[in-house]
Amino acid sequence: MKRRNLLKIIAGGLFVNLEKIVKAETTKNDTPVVLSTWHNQGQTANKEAWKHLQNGESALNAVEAGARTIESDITNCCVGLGAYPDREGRVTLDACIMDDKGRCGGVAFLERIKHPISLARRVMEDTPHVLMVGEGAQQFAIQSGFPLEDQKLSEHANKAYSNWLKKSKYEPQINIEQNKHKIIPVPNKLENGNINHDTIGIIALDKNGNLSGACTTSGMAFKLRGRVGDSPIIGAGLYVDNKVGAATATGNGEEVIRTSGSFLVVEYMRQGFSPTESCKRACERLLEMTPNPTDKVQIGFIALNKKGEYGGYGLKPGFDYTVTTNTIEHEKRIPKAILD
Ligand code: SD4
Repeated sequence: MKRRNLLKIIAGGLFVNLEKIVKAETTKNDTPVVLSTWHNQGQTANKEAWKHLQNGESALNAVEAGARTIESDITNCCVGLGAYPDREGRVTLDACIMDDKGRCGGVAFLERIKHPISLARRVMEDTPHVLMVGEGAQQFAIQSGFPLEDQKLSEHANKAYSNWLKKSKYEPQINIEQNKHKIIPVPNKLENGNINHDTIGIIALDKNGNLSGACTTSGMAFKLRGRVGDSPIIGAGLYVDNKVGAATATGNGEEVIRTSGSFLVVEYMRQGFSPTESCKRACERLLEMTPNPTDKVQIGFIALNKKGEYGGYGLKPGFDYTVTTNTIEHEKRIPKAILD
């Protein structure tokens, strides 16, 4: 074969490969930027975070403030103390935060504390630890001046829980966890037809070009008591590398933990892939590990790089996120899905 023809074929192949690489969804130099998972709550979180970013505050302050607004919303099914409980009727919260210096903190299986994201920040800033759980995390919260809230379920959560008890015929049994077959599965959809998850993951790039992220949730509704998802786990539900980018996840935490999902997205960005392409590749890896995900499994990733480029990808259709910049006002984005 002539050298020229060979070059054509190589160039053609390269072209096809480059075509396959999904481009970032924004242009550079439109910073600050903030992204949140989902649009229904993401716009509220972004609005709050934006106030801080506009003032020139750090991305860290912005993501914490954004996450707190959703934690305060007592009507939210899936974040904060108003959210749906575990199968014993107790709301247990997971959260983590990571900043531009590689510092991080998380809390898991936390009860009766209104702002797990701020407690996660205290773990990061005031302790030598990264992750605190359960009673010890609650004790640390009280010592740090966080009020201990009532254990009462919100009205909507109480209603949903009572209905779930009836339908699932759930009767607590001793050592039920030891018998896999007796465990009633976590429902795929909530009473109102919404998918059983809605974590808020929020990542931002501030005016100084620094990245931070936060992630907060009540986890899957009617989960086994003691179950912890990906959201408080650095590298799974959230990861930030200030040289490269930030990523966060929503969906079935078990799958995200198994693939170190958010860390993986950031590592793809480190290799030079766009945020969108990095999220897509992480979804593909997930699919490699779970080739036939049941209809219960959905995952969404969002990512933001150091240049302010951003993107997202879902395992299945249905995932959306919110973006805010100087020129984009809390807009909804519907990313592609690999199982479209
Ligand atoms: C979890 N990842 O606990 C969380 C749930 C979630 O959207 O993201 N909901 O597994």
